[in-house]
Amino acid sequence: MDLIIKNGTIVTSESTFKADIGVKDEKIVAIGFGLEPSDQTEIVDAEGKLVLPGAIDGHTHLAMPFGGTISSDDYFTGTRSAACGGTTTVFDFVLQGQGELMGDAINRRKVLADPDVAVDYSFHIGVCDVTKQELLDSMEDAVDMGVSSFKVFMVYDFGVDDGSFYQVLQKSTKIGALVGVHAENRDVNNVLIKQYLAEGKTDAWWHYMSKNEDVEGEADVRAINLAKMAGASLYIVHLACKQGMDAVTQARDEGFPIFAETCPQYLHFTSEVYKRERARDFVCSPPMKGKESQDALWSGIISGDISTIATDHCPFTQAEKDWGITLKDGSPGNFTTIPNGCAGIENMYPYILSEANKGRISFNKAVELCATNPAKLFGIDHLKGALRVGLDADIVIYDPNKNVTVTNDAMHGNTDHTIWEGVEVQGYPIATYSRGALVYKDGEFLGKKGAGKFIKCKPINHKTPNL
Ligand code: DUC
Ligand code: ZN
Ligand code: ZN
Repeated sequence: MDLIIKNGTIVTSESTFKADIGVKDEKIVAIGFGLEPSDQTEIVDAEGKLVLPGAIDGHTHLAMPFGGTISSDDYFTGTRSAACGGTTTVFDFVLQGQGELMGDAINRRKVLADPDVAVDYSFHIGVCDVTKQELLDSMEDAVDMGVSSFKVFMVYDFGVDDGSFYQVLQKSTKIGALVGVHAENRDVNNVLIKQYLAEGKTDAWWHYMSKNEDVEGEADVRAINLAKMAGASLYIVHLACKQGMDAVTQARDEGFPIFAETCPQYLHFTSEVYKRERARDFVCSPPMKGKESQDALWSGIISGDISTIATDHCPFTQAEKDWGITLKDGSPGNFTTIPNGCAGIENMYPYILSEANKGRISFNKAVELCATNPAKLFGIDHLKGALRVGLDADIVIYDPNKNVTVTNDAMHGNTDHTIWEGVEVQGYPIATYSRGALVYKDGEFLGKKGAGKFIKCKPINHKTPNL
């Protein structure tokens, strides 16, 4: 064996038990006691620590063009930051260009990612154009290439209309794909933007107001109805409102394969952040909502109606966020000219595990939400998402007694601020292994650029709300 992690408490989504873990050739090869080391075996003592599967961040935007700029974490700095927060796989978004075949879109981004990634990765495709049959049909090529999940935007100028959304859903049922959706009502959003700007309401608070609870909730309900009409499964990404949560719960109670992801920022912050001095730094879509929505999301976690947690990591520098005040050409900006997104890739697992440590949820639930369920939903559970013999040795050692106050300075990404600044977490990952290689220890990144690899997803066929 190459590595034995001894004396730790193993936490899976199902159970918690003391055992040692043996690793050889990037895989977990043994779990139990009395594992036999060879002369070459490295022994790590995890007494008093938890041993967890590496997290899977099912939603990131690395090097993503948005709002006239590009998100500040590339595939190296983003995955470096992930590793240092205990995340060992990221699902990034490939945004399909107009007229671009899905396979071409994947290859275009693989060229960027492959030399840079420090942990393993895969893709979802953000579908922007299915106006021609060959574009729609090329979804099948993507599944053959190992990308079996797609995302449709109901908002933004690059988003699709309901007809295209419906066609993508229909197609997904035939090819073994999962359709995700960014649900916000574009038309109402645009009307509200116009009205607020005409009234001189230009600051970040009005970003929230123009994408308020109803604007998201209506789209959540419509997306669920479209999925039901198409007989398809649906994955609502970054769910942030009570109306949406209620609709997901109801659909799942009726037996429909509807799944929801939420993000740590919606669980910890509310729309109050848009009253802060640099509120523009927290402009993301959907925006953080009111306390009632936050409570509903936590209830959804407890009830099992939220299936996954992911970050929607999409950082921009403060200078880029400042364009919301003054555009690059010196003219005045407003809340619509602020690039959308917040950092979080390094904070997801520490935050959720901290909530577990404080007793709000179990550690098993934290593992289920951040590792096991994303692996099952996106078709990589034959490789990742759990601690089991035969799976990749993506392992996190977690010290429940190490308390950390988050500062951007101590993070390993490429931005100059974070919404998580000053947040205190109880417990912290102290080591991360990516396929058996130590990539992070005690605050320091030890991995390598390009050491991560592309993970092929299996075709996906969720018929019931089984996760
Ligand atoms: N929302 C964001 O906040 N950033 C990137 C894309 C998105 O939908
Ligand atoms: Zn989105
Ligand atoms: Zn996103």
